[in-house]
Amino acid sequence: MRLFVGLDLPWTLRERLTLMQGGVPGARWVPAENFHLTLRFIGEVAAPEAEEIDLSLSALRGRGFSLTLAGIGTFSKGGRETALWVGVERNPALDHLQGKVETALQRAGLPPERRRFTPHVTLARLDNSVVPDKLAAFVQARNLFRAATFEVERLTLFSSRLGKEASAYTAEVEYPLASPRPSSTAWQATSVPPATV
Ligand code: 3AM
Repeated sequence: MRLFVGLDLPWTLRERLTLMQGGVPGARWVPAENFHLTLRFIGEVAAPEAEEIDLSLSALRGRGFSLTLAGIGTFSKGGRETALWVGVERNPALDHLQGKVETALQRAGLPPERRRFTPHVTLARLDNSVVPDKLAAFVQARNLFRAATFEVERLTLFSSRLGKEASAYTAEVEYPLASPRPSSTAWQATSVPPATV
């Protein structure tokens, strides 16, 4: 099976991303059910290896955190734009979690990922036929995009089946993250002893 580790997105956010789509001929827009944030692509593995990966991810101790999608950009390869995406506001907790996932996967026997982690949510894959001016106008018009912040409460191990139009992703296993550390004020509020009667 073909696997990757990622974050699921709330439906309100998926709907928001869907509303952004359109106006770039040659773009293959990602359907709402496929939106995700990839933490680590794994690739094709056999069942015993998948089991090792699951065990290792189950042992990962991570904490939940807030995340905000913001900004827009493209990936290119060989001088051609291949993907259009929305970015993520600077997020040390996300980077920390991604590092933990990487360590867990190496413990499970995977070779290290050499590419730098560039957090993003893919909005569209781009064909040769994409019109550069339309793409540039799309990016420019949405440069200030910033979505509502949401809470990341779990990691997901996805499987992906490649299809002609779009891949089909299935959430195979979910790994809950611990509640975020309370902020100092919330901590004070909860640690105040109840008034004695
Ligand atoms: O999260 P996004 O949509 O950017 O492009 C694939 C998708 O990325 C990427 O893994 C995510 C889940 O399928 N992907 C596919 N094949 C890949 C590969 N060989 C890959 N990433 C790295 N290496």
